[in-house]
Amino acid sequence: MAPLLSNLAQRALERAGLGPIRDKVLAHRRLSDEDALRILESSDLCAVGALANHVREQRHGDLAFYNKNVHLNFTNVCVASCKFCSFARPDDQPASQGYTMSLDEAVGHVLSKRDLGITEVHIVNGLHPNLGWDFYLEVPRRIRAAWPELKIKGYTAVEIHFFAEKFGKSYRQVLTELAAAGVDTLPGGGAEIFAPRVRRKICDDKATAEQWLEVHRVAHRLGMKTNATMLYGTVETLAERVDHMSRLRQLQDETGGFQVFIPLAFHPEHNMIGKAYPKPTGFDGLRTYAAARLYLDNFDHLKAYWVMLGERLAQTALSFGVDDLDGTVLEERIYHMAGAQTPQVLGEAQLHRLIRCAGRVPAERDSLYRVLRVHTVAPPPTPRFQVNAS
Ligand code: V47
Repeated sequence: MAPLLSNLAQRALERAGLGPIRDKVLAHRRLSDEDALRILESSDLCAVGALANHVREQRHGDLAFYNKNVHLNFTNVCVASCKFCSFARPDDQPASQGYTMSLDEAVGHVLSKRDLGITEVHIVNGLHPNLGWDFYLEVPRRIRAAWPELKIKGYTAVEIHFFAEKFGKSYRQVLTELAAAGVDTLPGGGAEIFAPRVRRKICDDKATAEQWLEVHRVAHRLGMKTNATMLYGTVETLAERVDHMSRLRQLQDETGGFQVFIPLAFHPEHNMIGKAYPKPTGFDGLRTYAAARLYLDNFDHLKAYWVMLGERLAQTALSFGVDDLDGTVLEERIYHMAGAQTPQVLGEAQLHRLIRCAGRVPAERDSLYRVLRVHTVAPPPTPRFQVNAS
């Protein structure tokens, strides 16, 4: 039985002018775009957070999900020129720090992690001008052949759109061939903010919002589950964040194929707009998570990607609607090139500690959010001194 919202929280919401929103949420009625905007504009973070936490606990109780994953970014060479991106390079020249792994290197990077208990590889790349279609198929194909149990979350909708244009295929063909090669799910990257005004300013030469959404629609119709992101903290207004979530909610009503929503905080270092837009504040982040939890009533999961949010804020977000911290994330590059100070990897024990200290129970999941193991009982502390029995 889900806990009731405390009287104190109920009164705080009333005082913050959010009484009608509270009543809708408690009656399981859908929030409007205006409601979402009011939440995003509210300065009563604790009241908003309590309401989002209520919904989170109704859905997932105390469980906090994570997985054990490795990232593969086999090239950072990219023909697009997204202003927020610190990862992309124009060519493969060492002078520009561009790189492209060979097939053996890309596959070897993943297979070298075999003994680490990993269950997922997350593949995202730049839009390389010269790699052939076979390369993109061969990477998942070889990984699948060598490591059949590993789930492959591969290629963003922006990459799928690029492949379709470059290789003269429909989205359906591209996705069908990738699925046959071993790709299980699509990551949520490349969504940024859907509003055309924002896309014109920060990413005007890659898939449009409609194309991004269409790729996911086609994937869902083919039976693939996918994720959805939102890059917040650049030029967008709060209303444009709501518009972004609204388009996702509509597609989810239509297909039910999204598994998780992942707000991504802008990282300002080493990119073209970092001087104009500092890193979003923690307050903004937590309020955005809370708004997403309350507004996206047809999304099961809400993820705080600790790599970009930082371990501490991601942990705190577990009380603001979030139920998923992503994973151990071996060797992430996109955010670290944008100045993320977080470690390249978080061990399972560290993830457990973050989750337990937030009063939650760690639950390891796979790429499809199937629970692999609930760690109800904390392991006994390692003895500090060895007692010699003799
Ligand atoms: O599409 C790039 C974003 C995304 C920056 O599906 C930036 O489970 C902030 O999509 N500051 C790629 N954001 C990462 C991604 C992702 C991450 C974790 C989990 C999942 C999932 C997907 O990263 C890009 C873009 O939106 N990004 N540069 C930056 N400087």
